[in-house]
Amino acid sequence: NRVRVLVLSFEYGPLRNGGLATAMDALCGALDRQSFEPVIVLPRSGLTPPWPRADRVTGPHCEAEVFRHDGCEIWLLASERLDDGVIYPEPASYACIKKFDDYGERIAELLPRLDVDLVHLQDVFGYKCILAARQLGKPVILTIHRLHDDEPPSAFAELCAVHLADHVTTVSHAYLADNPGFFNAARATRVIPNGVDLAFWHPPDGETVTQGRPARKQHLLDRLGLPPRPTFAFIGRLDGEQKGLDVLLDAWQRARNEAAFNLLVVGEGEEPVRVQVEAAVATGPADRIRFIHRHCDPAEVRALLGAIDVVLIPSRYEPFGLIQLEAMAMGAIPLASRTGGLAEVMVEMDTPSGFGRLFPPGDTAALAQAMIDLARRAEADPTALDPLREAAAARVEAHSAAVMARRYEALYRDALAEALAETP
Ligand code: NHF
Repeated sequence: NRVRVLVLSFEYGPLRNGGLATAMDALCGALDRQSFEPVIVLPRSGLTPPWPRADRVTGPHCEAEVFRHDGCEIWLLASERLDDGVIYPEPASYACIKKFDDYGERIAELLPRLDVDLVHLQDVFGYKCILAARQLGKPVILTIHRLHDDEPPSAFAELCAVHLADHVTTVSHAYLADNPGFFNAARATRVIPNGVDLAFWHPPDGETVTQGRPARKQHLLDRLGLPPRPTFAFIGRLDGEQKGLDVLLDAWQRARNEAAFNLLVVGEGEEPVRVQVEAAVATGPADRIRFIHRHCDPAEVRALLGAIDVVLIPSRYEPFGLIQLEAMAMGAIPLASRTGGLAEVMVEMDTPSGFGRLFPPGDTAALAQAMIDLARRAEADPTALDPLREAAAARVEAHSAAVMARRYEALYRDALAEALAETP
């Protein structure tokens, strides 16, 4: 009999705020269907579902629509709060905790209908959610992708969740080590690093990370009206506290007159960060910097990463940093902060089979120097970075979604065996 895994998350597929959706898609896609069947329950959050509908389930206080996609059962829950049109009302706020609690109440109501064998929560906090999961009497696993534990309402909710789960996992050893007090509250903690779906993250058929790249780059630069120069990009959420865009823009100021290269900033998010990026674009030079101010879907990110030379990841902290794996798969050289999962995945370019470079988080001068070095190398010889691209693409095989899924499956088996041993 297949194990039905109840996956609780606010993000999956088109319900996407950041890396969590990518991690969810990768995990649910890669679980071995012979043994495991993912049952994903999501708040509707205004989504128009793209999947074929299989069923509709009505509880005393809620409506759920059930869909089938990619071997998964997907339940969408609607209520005033759960179908509010945004994924997280205001991250780390009471509004968000209330949404978690509403979600928990609906799940408690639907549990008998869900018919699952274990529960895997993904950054889902709020005591009602965890209590609903525990009420099932089945193992409860909580995976932490990112904490908001310095902000009061979520700090409390996150501690409750960690305390009540049977197993807690997180996405890098560094993130675990950086939050000792928090993870010590957990009964058992494992690190399971993220992986990427290599069936999706690869260059177009017949091309490789190097072959076909000049044409892909040319196409991108023509579209943006930029000259053929080494091209660097930041791609991600404009998050002032975490993503270090201020560091990047300062580094750009220092580096832009020392070497000729293009800079793209791609993404959307917080207003003050948007204003900073717009100011940098206004200062120019106009033929060197572009702001693509929108959220790109994974296929667009893939196309960008397959065309640019270097991806910039200046995060102040990063539990994992999936963009680095995506960049490696597509042959973009990562220049990343030495933090969290970014540092665990990186192999420095001046060591054997190295492919990228780390700099201390927040260190504008170090980032600027690394940008200048790489831009000069690529300008002198456009194929100079090719061996690094090949090394990155070879290395990412060790970080596939399949590798990640096998680790979660091992945890599921252990948790089920433990629960069985504890049954009187
Ligand atoms: O990659 C998925 C993602 C991580 O570092 C990322 C983050 C949120 O902040 O695990 O979750």
